[in-house]
Amino acid sequence: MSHVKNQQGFEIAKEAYAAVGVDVEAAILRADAIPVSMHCWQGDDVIGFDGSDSLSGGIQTTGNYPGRARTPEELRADIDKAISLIPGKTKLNIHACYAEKNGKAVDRDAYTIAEFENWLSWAKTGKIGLDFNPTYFSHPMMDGDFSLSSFDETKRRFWVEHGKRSLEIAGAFAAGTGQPCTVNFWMPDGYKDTCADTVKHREIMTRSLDEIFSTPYDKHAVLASMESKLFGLGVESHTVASHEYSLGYAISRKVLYTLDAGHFHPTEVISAKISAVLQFLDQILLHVSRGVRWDSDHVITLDDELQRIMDEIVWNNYDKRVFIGLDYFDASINRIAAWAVGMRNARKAILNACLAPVDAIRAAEYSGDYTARLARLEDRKTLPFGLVWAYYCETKGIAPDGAWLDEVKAYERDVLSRR
Ligand code: RNT
Ligand code: ZN
Repeated sequence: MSHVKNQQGFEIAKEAYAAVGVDVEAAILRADAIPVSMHCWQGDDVIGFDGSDSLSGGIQTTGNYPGRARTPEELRADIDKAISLIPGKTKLNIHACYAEKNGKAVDRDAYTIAEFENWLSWAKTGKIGLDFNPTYFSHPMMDGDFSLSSFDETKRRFWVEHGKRSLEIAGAFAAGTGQPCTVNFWMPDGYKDTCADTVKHREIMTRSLDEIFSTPYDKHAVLASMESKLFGLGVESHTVASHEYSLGYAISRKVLYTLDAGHFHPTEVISAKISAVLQFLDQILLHVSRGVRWDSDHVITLDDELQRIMDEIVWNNYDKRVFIGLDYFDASINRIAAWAVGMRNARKAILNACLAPVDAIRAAEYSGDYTARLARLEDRKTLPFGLVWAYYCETKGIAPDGAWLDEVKAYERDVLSRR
């Protein structure tokens, strides 16, 4: 005798999906196991705990919604709340600026796992994997917007050391959690206005990165990745680690490449790039984001592009080759809801991708029947996905759509509004 409230709906959905050749139970199992890394920085507007109170590097949060996490304890409590509303295999993505120095005079060039022990023990308790990022912004050793490609040798060396420490910390995360740890290298380096020498900074950047990656590290456990970008605020005219630069570096040095959904010209989509770069790279990392007119890092919605990204991963069996991380920061709404909406949307799109009758759609394509391909792609959109999602949430003990927000509101009343 089943006590699942959504059982009846689920049975109806199972039939509808079986009619198009899809095994719903297998789809749920697969979708549940694909890791999605939640970015810790949505919780405090990318400020961190290692001394800065504002954001630099050409990225920006806007909004002043009350309740921002001000301490590591508050941030972890908020993350716990968010994770309780998110089904599926979740990891946590941490930036180096979330170090806990505990009064010690230690800077980013000398961080060790000691500054991240609390994060690691939190992860171990929850059996959650961790990802990591060196923080090349919001710091007095930045040379304007330059870090690894700075002409100032003292500053450049400081940031090289920071990169090395980041690989070491990621190694400790991987060992401690038993899960691989991606390390995303994003450097804002570049010029606001037209520059006369586009070469020198790139040569210095290459030298710095090569120095960092000459550090011995376990390449199976620590997955270093290069994130490219078109431009940043105040860095509009020249970006050192541009797309061609970062992809070229990744391919030639055998590290991963990060595709951020907000980092391209607004008419370009990263879903179209995944299978292209995977012809030449073993693995890539995604920063799933939503740019509105620019790299505005809005909360991801369940839109066509999110679905296409997950379709690409699932339909091409890239489950183990594409690491999915979210990257957005909205300070104008409840930050826990921002996490929950985005993470639930990522999982919904993954589940929906697993539920698609891809074999039939592709069969139409392979046989040249583009009419049937279009028809099947469109018919797929009205399959009873919502019934499967409701069943999935319920059986995982996660609040369904329509109920999770009440939990956020209660937390806002009891916790956030007292900050
Ligand atoms: C910036 C990059 C980068 C950051 C985070 C905080 O444009 O997307 O990934 O958003 O590292
Ligand atoms: Zn990013």
